[in-house]
Amino acid sequence: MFNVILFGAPGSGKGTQSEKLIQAYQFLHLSTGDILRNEIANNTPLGIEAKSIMAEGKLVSDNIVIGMIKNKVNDNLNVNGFLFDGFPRTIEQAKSLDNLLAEKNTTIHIVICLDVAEPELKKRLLERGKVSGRPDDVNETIIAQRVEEYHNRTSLVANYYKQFNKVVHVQGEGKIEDIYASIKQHITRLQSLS
Ligand code: B4P
Repeated sequence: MFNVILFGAPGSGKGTQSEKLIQAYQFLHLSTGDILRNEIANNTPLGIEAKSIMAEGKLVSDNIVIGMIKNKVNDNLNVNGFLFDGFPRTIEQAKSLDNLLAEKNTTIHIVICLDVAEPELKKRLLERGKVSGRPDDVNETIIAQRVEEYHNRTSLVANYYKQFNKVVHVQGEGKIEDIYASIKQHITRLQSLS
């Protein structure tokens, strides 16, 4: 099993690049954002709880998100590998993920950070808001809140994985195909070593 975390600020292109990577490598794609939006669309108790938190640009509680990921991992132990997109977003989530994977005798092999400057992030999210209908994309105050949550809580997750030498940085601005090619180079290099 080869497991990847695609990491970056809101709007850095995690979802965009994940779509390409799952086709190329047959990873199981676990996007906590997608799972949460699905819960909201189905009006489940979890979705009802998450809806207002997400609409405010805040992070959903660790317990909820960790529980969701545990279920998905436990249900899919025969896959080639997992592509974690938008998870972990806090140190607590990262530690829980490490423990969960260790129980399954596997680990995170690489954390790919998509580096995108703040003005570009804000521009992309506002653009996406025009077509996505996502309540967290439509106004600048909420987008600023999401970026702040990223700086205060999520960016620490990259430092956590740096101590295990698992982090690589990829320039996340430019052509989608060029960014994808850089990501693939990192994965291929690491897979050839293991
Ligand atoms: P997510 O669904 O994870 O989404 P995201 O961070 O907003 O976007 P992403 O980085 O995937 O960007 P995309 O490719 O779409 O999170 C949403 C919310 O869910 C969070 O705020 C939080 O409330 C909650 N949540 C999720 N996971 C959680 C967790 N683990 N813990 C707690 N809460 C959690 O790209 C954005 C736009 O840019 C697109 O329109 C795309 O077309 C464009 N784009 C992409 N690459 C580009 C490029 N190279 N050039 C130009 N445009 C580009």
